[in-house]
Amino acid sequence: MNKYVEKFVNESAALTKPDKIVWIDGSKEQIEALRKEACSTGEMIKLNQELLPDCYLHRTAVNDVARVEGRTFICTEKKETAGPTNNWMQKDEAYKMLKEIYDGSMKGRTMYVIPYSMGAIGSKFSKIGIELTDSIYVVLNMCIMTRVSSKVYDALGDSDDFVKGLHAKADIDEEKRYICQFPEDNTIMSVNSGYGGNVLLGKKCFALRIASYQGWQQGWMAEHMLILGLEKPNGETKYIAAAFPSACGKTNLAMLIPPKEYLEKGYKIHTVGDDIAWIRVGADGRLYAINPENGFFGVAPGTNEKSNPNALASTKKGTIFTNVCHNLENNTVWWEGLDKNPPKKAVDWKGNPWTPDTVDADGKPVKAAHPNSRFTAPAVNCPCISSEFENPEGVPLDAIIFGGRRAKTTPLVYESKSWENGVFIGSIMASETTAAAAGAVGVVRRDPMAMLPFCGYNMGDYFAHWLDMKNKSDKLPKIFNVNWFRTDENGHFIWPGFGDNMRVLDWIIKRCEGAVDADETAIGFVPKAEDINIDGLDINIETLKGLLDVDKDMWKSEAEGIEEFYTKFGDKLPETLRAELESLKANLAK
Ligand code: GTP
Ligand code: SPV
Ligand code: MN
Repeated sequence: MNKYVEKFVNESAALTKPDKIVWIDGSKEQIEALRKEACSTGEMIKLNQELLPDCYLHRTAVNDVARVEGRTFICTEKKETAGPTNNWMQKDEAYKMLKEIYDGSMKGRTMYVIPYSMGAIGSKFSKIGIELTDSIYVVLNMCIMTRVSSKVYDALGDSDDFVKGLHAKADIDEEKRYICQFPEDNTIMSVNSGYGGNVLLGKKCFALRIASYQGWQQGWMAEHMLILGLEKPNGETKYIAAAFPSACGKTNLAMLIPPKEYLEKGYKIHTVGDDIAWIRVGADGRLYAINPENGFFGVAPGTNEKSNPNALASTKKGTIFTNVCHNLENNTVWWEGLDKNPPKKAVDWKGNPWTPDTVDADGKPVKAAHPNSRFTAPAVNCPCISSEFENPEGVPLDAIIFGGRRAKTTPLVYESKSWENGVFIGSIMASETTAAAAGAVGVVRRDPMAMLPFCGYNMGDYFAHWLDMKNKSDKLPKIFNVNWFRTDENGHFIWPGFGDNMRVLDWIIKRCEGAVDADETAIGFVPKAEDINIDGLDINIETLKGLLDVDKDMWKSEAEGIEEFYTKFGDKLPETLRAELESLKANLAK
């Protein structure tokens, strides 16, 4: 056994005092035994094995249903390292405080040791983690979301280069819930939660917060991005990475099915990843991206046969559902937006009996599934998974897209004028908050590069790191911004979205190839309306022009908001971005 792993396990066990320690190897037999055990205690429910083989349902505590940004900390020696957008704790103080909470927290419980690889085991781009947890739910999810195997120890050898993750459910006490990242120590400590992103430590905690810090130190990037391949009728595939905030459409875009006429011409979409991209400069100077994950932790509500058939197909076997509705008619699952046939007899996400007529004390309909209910599905289940999914070298990026949920202001799509301008566009992203994090929903906030909750260091340095890629690569992808979420006066989405987003990707690829012209506006290049293919849509060219409109007055107040946001960073704000803002203001004044 690797002596650093041994030391980590021993020290953690001495602190948390579990009754026993189980070493996870990711084998079928072990997984099956854990499923059985979890079902025997009620931690999981075995679903209809004919309709949903190897699928299970889990409900988390009612107070523990999303990421908790207010209780997520970057713990470093100095506050400046964490920067103005992160919660910070001095790392020695954090260790001290946490040790008291962890002390004896696993008494009467089992500690599981999970060896996992982010990225294909043994690839030079991959990174290793060891997660210790007292939750079978976490073990089984990690076995889907990451590569869990004892082969990880072979890849690690006698090195100490792994991320230490310690998770304890403790009492699921909100007041003592902490999600702490120690980027300087490759360490994560998560306590008093049992929900997804808080506890599947390979995901946001490692692959974004710790990895973004590593990338900064080592010259690569860890981003909250999907990766897709767009295959053209001539067989050529272009790769696109896109950063949208949580619950703003990454999984949907990554798996989209093109509209009929595109399919008939031979266009195809291949999914490489739906949430996280690790990006490096390749030998040829281009940016290459891998998806470090092995599964999808996707939003269930709204996923259906029409919106995202590929995601739905991915959930038909070997999937764990969290906080969806239990359909008692046939022992399957249901959620709002799955179909128009809600079960007559069901149990809601809180574990209460539910029917379509169930109302709360105020007479309002009760939701069957939590808005942030999720499926954990193996990537291999996805009908459109890319042949490059396991490619340890990654895929070369032709375009990077930023985007958010904006009812107004941001046009359907626009293109940056340069790499610097593209980084500026990423840095000023704003989006309405969603149920993916605890707190108010629908409030517009700045979320640079969709990394506000995930950047493991000072965001001013992060901006500088993005700009610095220009010094590392002379073949950088073009940067675009999209917004699927503009609404009309009745609050309805104007753009059909989902599969029809292919029409926007089509324009983006054509721009990369220099095949279409565009109009230069104050904010960047906007399509000429006739260059977005709307054949077969209910939308006419006038509506499309509205979607592409850049309203100078709205952008003037946007610029004020950006200015205010930028002041947070003080002298950490790169001069280049300040100059970009000045040039935006000058363009708007013209
Ligand atoms: P995380 O897993 O939290 O990072 O979310 P995500 O970015 O992968 O978002 P996802 O694709 O799961 O979509 C979240 C919600 O947005 C779902 O309810 C979707 O139905 C909805 N959505 C996705 N794409 C579109 C779109 O093009 N138009 C509209 N109107 N809604 C969309
Ligand atoms: C997100 O919130 O961006 C997610 C879900 O992908 S979680 O893993 O909970 O962070
Ligand atoms: Mn996400």
